[in-house]
Amino acid sequence: MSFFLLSVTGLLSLTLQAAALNAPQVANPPDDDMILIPSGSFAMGIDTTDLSAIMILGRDIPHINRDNALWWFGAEIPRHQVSVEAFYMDRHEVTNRQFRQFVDATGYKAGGDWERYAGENRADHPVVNVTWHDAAAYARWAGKRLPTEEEWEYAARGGRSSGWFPWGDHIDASLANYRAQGESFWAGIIRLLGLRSVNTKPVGSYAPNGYGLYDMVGNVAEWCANERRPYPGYERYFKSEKPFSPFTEAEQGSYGKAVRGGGWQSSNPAFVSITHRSAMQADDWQNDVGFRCARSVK
Ligand SMILES: [Ca+2]
Repeated sequence: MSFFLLSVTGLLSLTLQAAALNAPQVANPPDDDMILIPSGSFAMGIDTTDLSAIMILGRDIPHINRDNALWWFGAEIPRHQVSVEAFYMDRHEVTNRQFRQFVDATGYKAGGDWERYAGENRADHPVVNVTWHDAAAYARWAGKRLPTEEEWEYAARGGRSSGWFPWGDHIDASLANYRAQGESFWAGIIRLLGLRSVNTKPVGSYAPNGYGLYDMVGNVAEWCANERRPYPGYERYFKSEKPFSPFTEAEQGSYGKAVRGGGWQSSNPAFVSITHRSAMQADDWQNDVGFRCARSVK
């Protein structure tokens, strides 16, 4: 009997220890839709030495070579160490149901045509066709804010120190909603004409990352709080390669707000990598761009 009890106690203790090691770090979340992301520091972005690996990931991009890889992925350069305070992050992308609650409660007049894909059968899909201003207004109403790019990339890692994706280095179409079959020329035309049907999935359809966050890469790309500006030290890398700088046009106008994680329409693994940085003007909206919110601890 005592042996049995000892075994059960020992087993329970081991199980609890294992659970504590594996559990996402949740402590007093403000509501059960948010997860506390612990403070820490991490290596953000990529180095020029990673471009060859990115070109392997992105080998299906038409005419990919080192020069245009700089244009596509140069905004991720250079890798630099970033410290992040603890913060709360939405477990899921904001859904049509949630965005409708906000609009019903406030009478908010959205800049984007969000209702177009927000029918009842899509209540649990992420909201799309929202501008940055729409996303920021929702966040304010919810007592939250948009995450910074630093927070977004740190959270997407889910506690892992490396890897192109939240689960590791290899793309896996069973772990994220993106356009795994690539995009033919005609499919590209259909996309440009806006005729492609929206292929979001209900939020949480795929396994979460190490922090318990769902759909950080894929499903919808996510607005961040800040503009997509060059990372510190960027100029050093691009002095001699200016023609291929992704910021050449932006430098003459606005950089646009950062958009992260890629979405259902991203036709290449390299566009749904953790480090990839897109940008859109704050008044624009697309049917593969939505958002999730963050909240400061203090
Ligand atoms: Ca996403």
